[in-house]
Formats: sequence, structure tokens, C-alpha cells
Amino acid sequence: LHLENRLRHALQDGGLHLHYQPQVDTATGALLGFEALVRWTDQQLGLVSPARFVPLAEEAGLIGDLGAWVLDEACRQAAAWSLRVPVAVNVSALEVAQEDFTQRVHDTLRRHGLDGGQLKLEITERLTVQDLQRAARQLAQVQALGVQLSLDDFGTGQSSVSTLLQLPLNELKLDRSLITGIAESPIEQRVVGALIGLGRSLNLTVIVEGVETPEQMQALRNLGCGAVQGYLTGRPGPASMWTPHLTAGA
Ligand code: G
Ligand code: G
Ligand code: MN
Ligand code: NA
Repeated sequence: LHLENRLRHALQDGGLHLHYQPQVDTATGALLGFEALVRWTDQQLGLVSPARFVPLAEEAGLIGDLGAWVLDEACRQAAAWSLRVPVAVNVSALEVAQEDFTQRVHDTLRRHGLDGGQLKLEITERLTVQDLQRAARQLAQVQALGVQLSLDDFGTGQSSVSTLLQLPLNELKLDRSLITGIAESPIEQRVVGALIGLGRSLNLTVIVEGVETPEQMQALRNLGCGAVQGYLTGRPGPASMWTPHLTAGA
């Protein structure tokens, strides 16, 4: 309850900020987008991980407020950068299932003068089947605005093939646990190769997250993986860290 109250305050008093991590083309190194990652530094507790406070926000009924803040801030930054590539925002399926979600995305894009194509949503599933159906309807409306939809953490418990069948999607984001040992493991190479093929057969972009070493990168190139994200190609950092590197037209 203590943590919940402090999160409530952070939402009101500007205690949250966003970091951005590049998503890049595996073959050319070209920038494909930035993922926005929420950060909370509490005066007493220090840095609190979103892995801890996002689930807390969901339980405490604060996920709508948190999600609205993240979406607004990421769209404000996307408009300031005015890139041709999208900024990706994480949304929990619980948030997507809320009734006002489509309207909120629409209003936020308009408020910042953004095209739908300048936004991507990375969906993490923690939902019942009923909520998933509702989420699918809302997502189809958001997709019609030109917003790209990515299924995050694909290949882990929460993010399954049945989710893939139920949601309208443009991208599959493979969980980093699938590629940890890919440089040495023929089994990981075959599994990831098969998932890349699955994505391709469904006309989905496939991005692999958590790429940390040149050896992992090379293994992914050999498998025809188009896009990567990870410490190797850029650590998450504040917008001010990236702005000087973003030339006009990037
Ligand atoms: O950035 P980090 O690895 O600490 O993130 C931990 C988890 O928190 C990841 O699963 C990530 O998807 C999630 N996360 C980060 N930012 C957001 C956000 O703005 N909204 C939601 N719903 N989840 C986020
Ligand atoms: O679940 P999601 O994909 O949104 O989580 C993204 C999280 O992964 C971020 O919190 C980010 O800090 C973390 N991350 C990004 N790149 C790497 C990486 O190369 N290695 C590891 N271990 N974590 C990463
Ligand atoms: Mn994500
Ligand atoms: Na992930």
C-alpha cells in the first residue's frame, strides 16, 4: 500500500520519465524506431523497476492513468523528434481492453499532430479470453488509424500462439530468453529460425530483443532476422541522449 501511494504521487507530481531504446535494421543498422520504457525514481526508494510497479498499477486500478501518461509523453517526444520511424509504447492488454482506449489513442495522436504511422504499440498479454476479445476489437480500430501493433515477449508464457491468432498484428517481438545462447545452440537457432518463418508467413515483421553480443547478432543475421533491439545496438536512455544523434530525415 505504501508503494501504491507513492506511485499515485509520482503520477501526479512528475516522478516518472521515459527512456528510449533504438530498434535497428539487422542488415544495415538503420534506425527503425525507438521503444519508450517508463522509469520511476522515488525519492526514498530510488529506482523502482517497471517489472514491479506496472503489475502494481494494474492491481491498484492505476494502469489507465499510467498508460495515459506514458502514451502522452511518448507522443510528445515523437512529435518533437518528428522521425519517419515510430516510437513504440508498451501497453498491457488490460489497458487495451478498457473502453476508452481507442478514443484515448486517437485523441493523443491528434493533440500532438502525429500520424498513426508514427506510433507503435507493443502489447503484453496478461488477460483472460473475454478481455482478449475486447482488446482485439479495440486494437483493430487503433490499427485502422495506421498505428502498428506488435506482440511483445513472444515465446514466453504470457505471449502465446493463441494470442497471435486472436489479435490484429503487424509485428512479432521475440523474447530475449529465446536468443540468450543462440550463438552456440543449434536448437535455439532452429527455434528462432522457425519463429522468423512463422512471422514471415503471416506477413509480420519479426524483431528480436535482448541482443547483447556480436555473436548473437551474427547468428540472427544468418537466420534472416530483419530487426533487433538490445544493448549491442543501444542501451535505453533519456531522449536528450538520442536527440544529438538524430539527423534531419532520420
Ligand atoms: O525496461 P525494463 O526492462 O526495466 O522493463 C521491465 C518491464 O516493464 C518490461 O516487460 C517492459 O515491457 C515493461 N514496461 C516498461 N515500460 C512500460 C510502460 O510504459 N508500460 C507498460 N505497460 N509496461 C512497461
Ligand atoms: O518486455 P519488454 O520487451 O518491453 O522489455 C524491455 C526491457 O528489456 C527493457 O526494460 C530494457 O531495459 C531491457 N533490455 C533492453 N535491451 C536489453 C538487452 O540487451 N539485455 C537485457 N538483459 N535487457 C535488455
Ligand atoms: Mn516492449
Ligand atoms: Na519483451
